[in-house]
Amino acid sequence: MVEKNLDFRSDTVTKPTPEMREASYKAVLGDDVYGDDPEVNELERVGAEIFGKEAGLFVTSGTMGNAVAVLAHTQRGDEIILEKKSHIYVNEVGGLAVMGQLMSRTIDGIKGHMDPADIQAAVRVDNIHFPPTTLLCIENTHNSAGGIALTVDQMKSYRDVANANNLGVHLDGARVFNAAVALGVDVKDIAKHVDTVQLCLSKGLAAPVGSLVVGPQDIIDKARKYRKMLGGGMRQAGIIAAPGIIAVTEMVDRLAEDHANAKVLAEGLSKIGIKVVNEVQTNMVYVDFSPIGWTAEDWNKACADLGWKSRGRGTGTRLVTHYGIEEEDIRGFLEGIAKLV
Ligand code: TLP
Repeated sequence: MVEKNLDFRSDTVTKPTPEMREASYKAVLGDDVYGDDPEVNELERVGAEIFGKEAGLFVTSGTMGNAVAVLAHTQRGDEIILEKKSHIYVNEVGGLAVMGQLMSRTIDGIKGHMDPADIQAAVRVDNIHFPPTTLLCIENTHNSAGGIALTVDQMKSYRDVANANNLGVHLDGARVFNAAVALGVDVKDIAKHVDTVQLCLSKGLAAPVGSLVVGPQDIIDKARKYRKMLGGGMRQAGIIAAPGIIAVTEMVDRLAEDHANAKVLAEGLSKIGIKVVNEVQTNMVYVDFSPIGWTAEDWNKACADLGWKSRGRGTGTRLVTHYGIEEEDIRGFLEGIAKLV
């Protein structure tokens, strides 16, 4: 029986499954800073294997995972290339600048995709005036582009331009399993075109806490040291790693349900007159409710009256489908909104 979670704000709100809670209870624990926690070690091993990478590192959050990966790839004063609306650039508190003392060079993507020619043009040539460009960051699925899944061919095109310029490639794969499910490919096919991947366990996969960084052993070793520096060396972390193992081994296929539910939601809202502004490929629906004359306050009140959490801003909002929301819940929500309109 799935515990209901009528909350469209994000898939970060997902709560652990009964099996995850039991796995936490039964977890065999050790001190992970000594490398002694069996659950953490197993999660890092399984995660690396699923992505076809040498090593894994369990971190507290997606933000920490991106931070330690980027730090491990770069040196103070380097320039890195990112998409203009990427989470790392927009939503991670400027950590790149604060912790890495890195320059950010942004590129305008189209639906989250950066044209390789634009990437090439952004790479600095060797000149005494310029910082060296050393890293390219990708986001898949791309959150603010609407949960868009970048294709394997697009991933390859980034790798090609990175190789031509001797750049490392880091993937912010907070929702990379959503991308793999939407594209119908193995996640390895996406990951093989990048050096490191940060993947979130606590979004659609429903684990309570944490992310993994996977990649080559030498980069993961450096990232582990940065994790310690940032205070992310956890002790009996198996309590939270055990649900993570279930997340990556058992919770991936069901993401297809979230994607199907997002489509039902988008179609239903369109019929009511609410404009869907993104191409719904995965679990996100971006809407504009101004065509029905509603403000954010109207929207928020309507949702609250129907028992849902959603947070409108300006004339629109993002609605995210996830574990704890089922098709019948979406249909009930649509009926309720239609009546209020
Ligand atoms: N995204 C959150 C908010 O921060 C916006 C959300 O609700 O979508 N990369 C991507 C692409 C993300 O969407 C997020 C979280 C992160 C990294 C950071 O993960 P956490 O929240 O675990 O630090």
